[in-house]
Amino acid sequence: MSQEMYEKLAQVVIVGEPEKAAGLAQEALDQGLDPLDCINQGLTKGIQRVGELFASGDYFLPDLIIGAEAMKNALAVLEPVLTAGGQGREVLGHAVLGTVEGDLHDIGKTLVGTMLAANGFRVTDIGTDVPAADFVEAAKENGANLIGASALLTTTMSEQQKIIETFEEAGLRQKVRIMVGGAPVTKSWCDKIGADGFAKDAISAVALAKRLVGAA
Ligand code: B1M
Repeated sequence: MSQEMYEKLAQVVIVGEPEKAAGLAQEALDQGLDPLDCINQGLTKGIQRVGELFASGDYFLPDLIIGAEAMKNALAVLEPVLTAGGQGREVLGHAVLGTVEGDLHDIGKTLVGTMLAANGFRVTDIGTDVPAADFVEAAKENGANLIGASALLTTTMSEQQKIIETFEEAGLRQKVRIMVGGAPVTKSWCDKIGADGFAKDAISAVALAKRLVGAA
């Protein structure tokens, strides 16, 4: 039963049916399914398949856009249910989260933010295509102790290094922990640029964030 629903959620993204996605996500919740399972076992598998079809030349940019729209419509229903779990909890830390300059991918970054919020972090999401200097400004304005930089393109990963350098130049590197993530990001890249940690998905991002702020 649940497997069938996960498959439907994946298909709504692969086939590209944004108008059906929210209703289907609500149906999944009404069936009592865990929203995180719906994301990980349904929607994410769907968007990964879309990425594969794009890479193989079977799908084109409009297919990528419409698949992402379907995923976002379903997430708009599922994410508030996840975040609700974090309300009223002790605040573990304040995270500033963004996608690096030149990069418009926001689904994974937003999911990481949702999971952090659901697990006791205050999250300031500064959006996509964010210049390094804006991460520093947002950290200052919000008194953040954790910075999260997401990059989905091999061509934008270097911006994560620039963010670290910009914090160093501002004399704030010791005041914040910096975590990096995104599909092309690896542990060795994280070590190379001197980030404090790397997470491969939203669940491990929560464990990492807790460790970095000394809450685990
Ligand atoms: Co684009 N795209 N895209 N895209 N896109 C990829 C990344 C790509 C791998 C597709 C492919 O070719 N197979 C490829 C990159 C190749 C490369 O760099 N080597 C690619 C390309 C080429 C492009 C364009 C250049 C295409 C073009 O214009 N010709 C263009 C670039 C635009 C730009 O950014 N300047 C482009 C555009 C787009 C859309 C706008 C159409 C759309 C994004 C819509 C949106 O985000 N609002 C899109 C999409 C949807 C994808 C794929 C298919 C899916 C990305 C996604 O949302 N995944 C992607 C293929 C893929 O990744 N398999 C692809 C689901 C999401 C839940 O996973 O984002 O990986 P992810 O996040 C995960 C983890 O990575 C991790 O946790 C998340 C949750 O588990 N994580 C973190 C992420 N950030 C983290 C931060 C952390 C910790 C963990 O700490 C701070």
